[in-house]
Amino acid sequence: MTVTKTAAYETLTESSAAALAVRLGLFPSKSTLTCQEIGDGNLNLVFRVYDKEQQKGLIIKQAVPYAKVVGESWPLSLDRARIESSALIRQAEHVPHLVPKVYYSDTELAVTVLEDLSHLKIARKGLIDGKDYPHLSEDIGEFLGKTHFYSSEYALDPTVKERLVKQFTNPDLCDITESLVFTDPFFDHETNDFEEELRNEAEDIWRNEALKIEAAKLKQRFLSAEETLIHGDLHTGSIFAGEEAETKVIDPEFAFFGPIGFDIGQFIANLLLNALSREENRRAPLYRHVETVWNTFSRTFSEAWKNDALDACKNEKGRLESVLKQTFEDAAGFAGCEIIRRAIGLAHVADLDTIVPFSRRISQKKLALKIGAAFIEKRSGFRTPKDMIEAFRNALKE
Ligand code: SR1
Ligand code: MG
Repeated sequence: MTVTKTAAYETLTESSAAALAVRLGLFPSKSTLTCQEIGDGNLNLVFRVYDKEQQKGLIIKQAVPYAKVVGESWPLSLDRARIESSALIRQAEHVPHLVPKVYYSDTELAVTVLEDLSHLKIARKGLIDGKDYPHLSEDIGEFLGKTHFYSSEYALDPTVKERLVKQFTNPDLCDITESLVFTDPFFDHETNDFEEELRNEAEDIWRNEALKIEAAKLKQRFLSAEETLIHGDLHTGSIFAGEEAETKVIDPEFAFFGPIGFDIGQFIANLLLNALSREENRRAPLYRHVETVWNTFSRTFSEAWKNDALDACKNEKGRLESVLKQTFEDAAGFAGCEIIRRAIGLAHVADLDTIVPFSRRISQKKLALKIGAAFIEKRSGFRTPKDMIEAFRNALKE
């Protein structure tokens, strides 16, 4: 559903965002508030409203009717604000400790008012600064195992699932992923953005018909496997992490019913992109995260399956194993597409873009392209996260 702006829609400013918070009764009218636009993502405005006296803050997130990173030439449905608040509320039913609280949402203004998580740091930034976040992958594994099982066809009555599939139909944002993750980087497309020093490697990808066909198959899985409500954009920039064991998954505006392996693949890809930015002797925590996220996901998903699956074959030997096997294969392939697009596509990651000197940045991006292709091509042979790590390390050696 494309939702364009109505007469009630107006883009918030720092002062109108603060006024909205007061109007909603979230702060007393006499409060002295500060408000700052802090959004550094690709799509939305994000305001932090803070009352110094009460030492209380909150976040007002507003969708704008275009992709902020590109500008008004790329119109985008405001419906993503409804999708995001509905997904957060649904996720909170199963993992309330791993998502921000939603205080208010307004579909016409495309606004969601959220818990202020300013005491935490975006995981991507922390990882780039050398933090290891020992609890990160266990928390994300639990988030994925629970949210993915309890919104899946294995746990839901078919009519409920059908209703949810409709509620979370998200064509504009799925279209972004179809183009920017699965299509454009595999062709000489105008959205691609890379250093001239990567041209030969990019052209190798565009000429590699077998690889392009595998990417097309993965796109088809993304589009047609309505398995569960996925987050849809689970890179390390969509996660807040703390020094203590505290993790919050934010920004599920790309949520829709898609393949279970997609979020796992994107998370693993972004861990490995960070690993590429580090020297080998600092990569072990990232390798551990890759293993832990899969192991925790599959343990949590399996426990939920044992307790609550409605599947007629739930106890037949091999049934759950086949679901997990397909999920792992998909995750590896999706990870490969994500790694490639972050090196030559439109939306980069700071992990690679801040590597110095420039010559190392280029060599690590070339490795990213090799690793991404290996993950896509070899995904059906991967059985465990160790196979992924081995493929990653082999590419570094060759
Ligand atoms: C036009 S949006 C570019 C990227 O930002 C989002 O976070 C998604 O990853 C999307 O692909
Ligand atoms: Mg985002």
